[in-house]
Amino acid sequence: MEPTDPETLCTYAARVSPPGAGGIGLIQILGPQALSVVMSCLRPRREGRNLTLEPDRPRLVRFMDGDELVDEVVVVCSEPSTEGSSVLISGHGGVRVVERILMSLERSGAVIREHLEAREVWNLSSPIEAAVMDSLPLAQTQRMAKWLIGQIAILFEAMKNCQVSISHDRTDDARSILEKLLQSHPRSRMLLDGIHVVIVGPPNSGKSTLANCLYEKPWSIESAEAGTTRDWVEHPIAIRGVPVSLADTAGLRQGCDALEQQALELSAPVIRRADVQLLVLDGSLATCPLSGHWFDSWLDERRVIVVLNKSDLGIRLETPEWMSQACWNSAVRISALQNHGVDAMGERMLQQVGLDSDFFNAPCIWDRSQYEAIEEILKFLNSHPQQAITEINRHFLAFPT
Ligand SMILES: Nc1nc2c(ncn2[C@@H]2O[C@H](COP(=O)(O)OP(=O)(O)OP(=O)(O)O)[C@@H](O)[C@H]2O)c(=O)[nH]1
Ligand SMILES: [Mg+2]
Repeated sequence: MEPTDPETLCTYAARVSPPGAGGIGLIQILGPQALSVVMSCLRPRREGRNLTLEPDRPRLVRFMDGDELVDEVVVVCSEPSTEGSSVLISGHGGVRVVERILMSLERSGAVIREHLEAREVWNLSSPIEAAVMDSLPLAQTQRMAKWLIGQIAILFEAMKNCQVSISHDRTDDARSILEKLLQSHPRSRMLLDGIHVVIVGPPNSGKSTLANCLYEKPWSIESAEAGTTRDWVEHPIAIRGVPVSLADTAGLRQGCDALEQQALELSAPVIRRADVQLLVLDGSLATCPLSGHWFDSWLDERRVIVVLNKSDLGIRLETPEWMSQACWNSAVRISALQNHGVDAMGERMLQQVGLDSDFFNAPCIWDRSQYEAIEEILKFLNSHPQQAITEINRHFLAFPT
């Protein structure tokens, strides 16, 4: 791009905190006029005081839309460079407040962008670091944020090892590293998007009691009457810091009334798309009221965890004839009412989807473009090893100079 290109002279403003309402809203302004654009919207907190911004010194100021106060914000600017300045505004996170700040900045000359690339905002040293910074707003828990940040070093090292293997003609080692990374992608996505878990089972087995135990809130109605839950209920929770979307559903039974039938039909897609299906049975009963028909047509043995609930009353239930021995042998025993065994059940859920502790310390990829880059590198591996090394640099290790 020529230096006279108007694009290079633009001053941009964009929200850098995640979309939607939040505790704080962060807005970044970058470009040659960043400082003057922001200054034209600010006033000191006390009339008559001077308003100056010094690099890297945060100031609490008033952000104005004309004569109207929009918010009290913290503003910090960077040391100016040849491309201009970078200013970060931290205000309250209401959607409307952030929108009004952006509108005022636009009126003062900034061009509003939907998204700024991490590399434009931060001083980053590698594409891996840029991918981490781009995905950080998607981390729903502190553990997920730490896991992503840890990947800067872990993935970097794996890619360096891959390059060393290629340059020493150990192509198989390099292929193994790259293939493992491709396999990690669906699990990393689960960590960022959340695991979908559904609670299913016959009426009255304690599904809603278990859901409430995990929600830590009485969001689902519990009652001794069979057929209590109708519309399925879904809320986000975290299990050992892993985000989970947990759905409680209506009890599975045949010959129910029209309303219950409709509730069951509405639950079907939620049950079928879940990554984990917790099949909750009342373990204190002598016989299982659920017929094999439900298991065959609604559940998938690879995703099912059998949960024998009401262990506080003693477990009497024996293997239903339609259930495989493997499925029964790995059943977990809990008392949802007394919150016994529920933690261990959570651990089982994570293992079931391959999120054991090894996964958190292993290199992985989480972004579609990383996946495509590795597919491309694999293609070069045998025929053009030098090109594979270059592509690893380009996509993961170093920005072009
Ligand atoms: N003793 C004992 N009772 C439990 C336990 N879990 C649930 N219950 C009781 O079982 C009854 C049914 O519980 P719910 O959680 O409403 O059962 P559900 O499976 O959601 O029932 P539906 O919504 O009708 O399908 C209630 O009286 C609960 O208090 C448990 O672990 N031990
Ligand atoms: Mg219920």
